Amino acid sequence: MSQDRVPPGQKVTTRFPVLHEGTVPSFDPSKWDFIVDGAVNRNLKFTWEEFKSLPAVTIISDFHCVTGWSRFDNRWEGVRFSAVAKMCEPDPKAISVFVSAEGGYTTSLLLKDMLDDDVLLAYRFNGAPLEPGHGGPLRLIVPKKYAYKSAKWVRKVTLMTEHELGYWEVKGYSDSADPWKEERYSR
Ligand SMILES: Nc1nc2c(c(=O)[nH]1)N[C@H]1C(S)=C(S)[C@@H](COP(=O)(O)O)O[C@H]1N2
Ligand SMILES: [Mo]
Repeated sequence: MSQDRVPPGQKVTTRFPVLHEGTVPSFDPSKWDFIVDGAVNRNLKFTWEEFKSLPAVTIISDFHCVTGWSRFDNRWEGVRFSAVAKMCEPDPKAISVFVSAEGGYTTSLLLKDMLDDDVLLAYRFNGAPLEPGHGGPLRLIVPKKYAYKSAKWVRKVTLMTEHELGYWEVKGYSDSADPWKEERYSR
């Protein structure tokens, strides 16, 4: 296994640990929605059916948890965040995206990082619907950041003109969260 794919301080696993705060939320496709709001020209609200009918892509990427495990070659299917951004028409002053998940988990990313081609709102994993434990029905995947940025059970993204910290970032985990620079903690 080529070492240059393993960020500093990480160990590769072929398992897929389930890791989160709180409990796995239940999913009712008739009540679920996904909201895009904040500093945008168009507020968006998708039902599950509407979200599933958006153009989908498949991206194979590696996944790095800040606790030290990395999982290679994960096959995610879903909608590129950049495609959603096109639809909502961000205000030119928008610089950040605040991500809200069911159950209160939050994270945030700079808009420029969210617009990367490999950033996905994913609903399938390795050829099957994304399991509830791994964030089904819908999770964010941001391969270039530690996985606490890859929020499970995403329900809302809010475009922001100022950057606000999320759940782990407030508690002292790195906001930039680059595994290759081993940015685990903010202090
Ligand atoms: N909603 C929510 N998303 C979350 C978390 C969480 O606690 N709640 N934990 C994050 C962390 S720290 C990791 S490592 C990954 C784990 O994803 P997995 O359970 O699919 O392996 O989910 C991330 N997304
Ligand atoms: Mo993690």
